[in-house]
Amino acid sequence: MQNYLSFSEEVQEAIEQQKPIVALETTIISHGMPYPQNIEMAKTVEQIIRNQGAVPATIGLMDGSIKIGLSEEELLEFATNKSVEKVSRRDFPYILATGKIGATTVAATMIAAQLAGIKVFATGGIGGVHRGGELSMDVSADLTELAQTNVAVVCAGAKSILDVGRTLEYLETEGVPVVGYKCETFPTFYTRESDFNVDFQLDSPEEVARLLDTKWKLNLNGGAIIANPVPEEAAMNYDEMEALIAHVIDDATKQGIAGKSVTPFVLDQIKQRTDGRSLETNIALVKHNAEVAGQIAVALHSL
Ligand code: PSU
Ligand code: MN
Repeated sequence: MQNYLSFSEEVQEAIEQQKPIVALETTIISHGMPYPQNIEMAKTVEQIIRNQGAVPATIGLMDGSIKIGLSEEELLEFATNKSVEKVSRRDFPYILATGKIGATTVAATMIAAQLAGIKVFATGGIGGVHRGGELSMDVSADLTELAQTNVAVVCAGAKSILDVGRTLEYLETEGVPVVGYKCETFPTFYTRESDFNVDFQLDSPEEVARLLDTKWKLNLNGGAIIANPVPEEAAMNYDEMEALIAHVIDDATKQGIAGKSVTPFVLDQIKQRTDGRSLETNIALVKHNAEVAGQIAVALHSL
């Protein structure tokens, strides 16, 4: 297994010196945001994690290796190369075995992080049960990964392009704690609140670290969601987003978009139809998640 892992110098050093590490995904770079905002975001987020006293490890698949930590050149490749594949658990062995370049989703990043011994991961939003998922069975593999892989995912909740209620039901069934970080309701990415309560509210990195440590010491395998709402000043209007999302999903259905293309299509349409405002919100919330994830990694490390 170790033969597949390839660590950057910075991450290798962090492991040797036993420093806290935060994993980052590449799908958000390759398929979640346009160039050049994607590369700027990727670099800024790494720096934010360093500023908290942790070390960033951006993860991607390349040349038959699971790269844990990417050089600037590699980051740029993920940000610009149009043939980068989107990799979830299903795609992982194919992309590695063929030596193709693959950007990791939440699920695939969790798999790689666990192999590398990394416990905390910062991203934007998780995948979930899609609207109409009770018929289409479009349920993100992120949810089944959260059920089995011991990595905490700091995110701004789930987009309301998803069926948020069913997403939370699924997570409950699979035993995944949904923690609200300083919030009572489950945030829906662009907006801070929703009609659904989180399972538990925790208000400091230390409290989150204690929950994670307890869960894993008890061998209660699986991840946890640390839901961190988008900063107030970057949040979007709930009603506006709901109307827009309904429209875009309708278009996706009419155009026959299915499978793993749905999420990137919807993200791109929302960006275009908000004149890029949604992109600014997206960047702001990822930065905020990186900050909180860095603090949680540091707290977990000192337990
Ligand atoms: N949600 C976002 N931005 C993203 C994604 C989700 O707001 O970039 C990406 C993440 O990598 C997530 C993946 O893991 O989409 C989920 O895709 P799917 O629904 O096909 O499982
Ligand atoms: Mn899907």
